[in-house]
Amino acid sequence: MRKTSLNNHLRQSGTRDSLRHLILDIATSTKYVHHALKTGDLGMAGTSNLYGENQLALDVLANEIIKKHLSESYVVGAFASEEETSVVQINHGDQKYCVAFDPLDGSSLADVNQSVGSIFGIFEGNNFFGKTGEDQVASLFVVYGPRTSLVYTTKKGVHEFSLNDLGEFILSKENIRIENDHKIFAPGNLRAVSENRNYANLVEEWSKNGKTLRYSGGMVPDINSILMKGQGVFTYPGHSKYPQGKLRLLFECAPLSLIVNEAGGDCIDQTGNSILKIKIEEIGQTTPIFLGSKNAIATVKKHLNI
Ligand code: P6P
Repeated sequence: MRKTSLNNHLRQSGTRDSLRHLILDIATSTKYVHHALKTGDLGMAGTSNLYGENQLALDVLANEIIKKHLSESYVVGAFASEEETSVVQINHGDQKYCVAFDPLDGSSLADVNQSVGSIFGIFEGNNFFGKTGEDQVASLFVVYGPRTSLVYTTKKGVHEFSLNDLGEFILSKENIRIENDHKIFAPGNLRAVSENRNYANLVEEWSKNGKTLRYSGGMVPDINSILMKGQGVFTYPGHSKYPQGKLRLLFECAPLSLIVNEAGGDCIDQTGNSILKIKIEEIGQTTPIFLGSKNAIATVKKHLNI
């Protein structure tokens, strides 16, 4: 495959210059996060986020790196970070887009040397609230694993780029598709099994049918596996302690659902509604989520009676 850069791919797919510029700036910021992971301090930062989760030094460092690049892109009017408690308005530049991001999702996995990721959702304007996931004009994630890779969509397919030794993101998979049937499943929040018989039966059916369990505790690598394998399903239901689940709509579920949906998968909540149609009402909003191969989601609906 000839070396197609992220810039060329965005331009050749007709991405407007301002959005192409923003995605390239985001990609550049993740190169610094990649470097920080290879060299940075894995200790605790001594602070906690909106959800009361202790922040690792890397969480804070990744957050600062990405905020700097967004602030200096001169096309961003506002951003929201999972590591911050409110939306940050930017009062300079063209202010065409607002960006929601999780700077280092699953960061606690970094100190056991497992893959982690950064997630970005891009909207037009400078406000998130009242919009839905399908209002995103683009979304992307970066997986920091054995290789660092970036997957993006501007609603014109889903495409993967791999970071090479020269610091270039080079096209490695184009027009990624998710098949209707699946072999792998990533059952999150298994603690819900004890109180949700339907969820227990769902997991048991997949286990009995010889599906292969692939759950890492990091949503980005787990969703990336489904995209790279071209099949699979990820589930994270609510339960009595967190009826609305743990995963954040704005920072995790909406951007990743846009990608999975664009690749031909389904993405629903525990009522059977599309994740992409849930109205974003507050920054810390969470939702149960089931996403991946269409036939797997049909099995979810059968067991959960939705
Ligand atoms: P649990 C990481 O903390 C995260 O937000 C997602 O990346 C991941 O899928 C989920 O939480 C893991 O949750 O309950 O399995 O630790």
